[in-house]
Amino acid sequence: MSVRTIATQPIDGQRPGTSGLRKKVVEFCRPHYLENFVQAIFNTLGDCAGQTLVLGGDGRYFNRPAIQIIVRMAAAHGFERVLVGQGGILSTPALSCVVRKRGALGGIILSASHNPGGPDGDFGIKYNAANGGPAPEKITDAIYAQTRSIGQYFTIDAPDIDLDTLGAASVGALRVEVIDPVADYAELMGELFDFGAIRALFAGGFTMCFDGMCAVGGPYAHAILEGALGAPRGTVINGVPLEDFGGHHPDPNPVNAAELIALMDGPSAPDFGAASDGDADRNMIVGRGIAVTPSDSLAIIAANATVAPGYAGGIKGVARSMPTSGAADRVAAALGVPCYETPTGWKFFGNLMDAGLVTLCGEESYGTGSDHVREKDGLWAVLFWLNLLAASGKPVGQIVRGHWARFGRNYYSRHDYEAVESNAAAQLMADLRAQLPSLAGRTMDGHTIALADDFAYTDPVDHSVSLGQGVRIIMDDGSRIVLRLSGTGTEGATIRLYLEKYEADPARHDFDTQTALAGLAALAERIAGIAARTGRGGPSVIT
Ligand code: VG1
Ligand code: CO
Repeated sequence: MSVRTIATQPIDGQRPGTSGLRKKVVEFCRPHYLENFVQAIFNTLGDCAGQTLVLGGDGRYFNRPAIQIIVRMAAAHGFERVLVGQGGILSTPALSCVVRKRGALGGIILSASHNPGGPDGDFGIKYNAANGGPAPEKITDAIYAQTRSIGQYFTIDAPDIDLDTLGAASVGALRVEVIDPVADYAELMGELFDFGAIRALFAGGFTMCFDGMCAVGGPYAHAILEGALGAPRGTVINGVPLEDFGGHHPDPNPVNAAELIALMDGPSAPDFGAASDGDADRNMIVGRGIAVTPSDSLAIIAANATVAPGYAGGIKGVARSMPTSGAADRVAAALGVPCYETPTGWKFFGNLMDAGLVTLCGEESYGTGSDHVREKDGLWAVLFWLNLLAASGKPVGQIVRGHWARFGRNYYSRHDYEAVESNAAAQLMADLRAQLPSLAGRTMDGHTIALADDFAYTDPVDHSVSLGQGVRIIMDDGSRIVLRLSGTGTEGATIRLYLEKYEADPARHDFDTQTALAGLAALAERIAGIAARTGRGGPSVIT
């Protein structure tokens, strides 16, 4: 096997964001673009002799050619073994599972998650470490530094591997194993949840609609829901992964999964609805006439964790990203376990889980998970809810309302202003940060501001510090306005405005969310001037 050295130059803009490097497909197809980033990962890892790398993606456009490129580069870098999901497919949580189970050095995920795919869509690449989780900032910073100084990358001449046939092949001295992308993951789910009870639920006529959004969740849902759990065929819709997700936006929220929401609101609604995103790490939970907010879902899972066999011994603690509502905090307090508040992005949960400080983690962006892997996990959340529905015999709406009655309701919404001109967005945040010292203590529109800051996080395990993680304006009644810029977009900037208001009184739990939060939204506009500065009449997406 002769290694070929290819001369290259640094390419601007290869800094990993909230969840890896995400760019338009056309950018990734530029000469050396993918290769530079992969070599930057390998340079950061150093000697990989004797090591295993796990490789797979969400099946979007450019997934297959990217895998062939990375396999040849892994051979040149001296890996001993690469495990690839059949068809080039591995959901993000499944890759995390395989890395852990097979003792790999790490994994590479090819996905832009909830961003649209296809030749005009987005592509992405992310490195996960030996714990199965997204590389922490220390590693992503090192990878970025490598992209700034790269002068060459290494590959070998070898034909493409057959991605569709299970089994092993050699690429130079590298052993490539094409593995079943579902098997390890499905086995793990069977250990965590009461499959017998869920099977009995379906056998008793319980109905469900799982929307795979033409993304990578489909094969997992087919195998587990319709296979292992005996749900009727047709339970899973849009279950075949397509390179362009059928033209859909594979983000499981009430806006992008409008069809599912309409079904659940209509006369022929099944008992339960759910959806997952491009790489199957996000989830949306829907009951008849009620979409469960992700923040509530985390809190409800925490409050009921022990119904699932995998959590029967109780939970060690909970973690949520800063913009996520405080609903989980109230459950943690009631259980007497700690609740950690981290910056946005799953990579910040890894240390907490590795150190055994938390069992459950969640984000307002339709992400929930546990320490069974080191990624958020869409189908895991759906299976938890199925286990809870089976154990309680109650419908989703009753469970949610019962939870609010006990803990109070955190009205919550996120307003996104997408593809805003980057400079205008940066200026907005800069001006907002400059205002912070003068805001605390002021009363505006009937709200008294108790705290106004830019969220900073010190990791309790490795003591690394992350600054500038989002502006928080917290009222004296606990209501919050949070603003930050997205780190996953590929067009201009996306401003995210998060609104939260706590209501203890059950007589006041049935307001429309946007109505309940209108006062806070108006105050946010008064302080930050989003509409005024961007010229937008309102948010592009409200979830
Ligand atoms: C968004 C979400 C964040 C999530 C990230 C990756 O990031 O807000 O909570 O962890 O996407 O999710 P941002 O920086 O755009 O707000 V996924 O499903 O892309 O892996
Ligand atoms: Co995702």
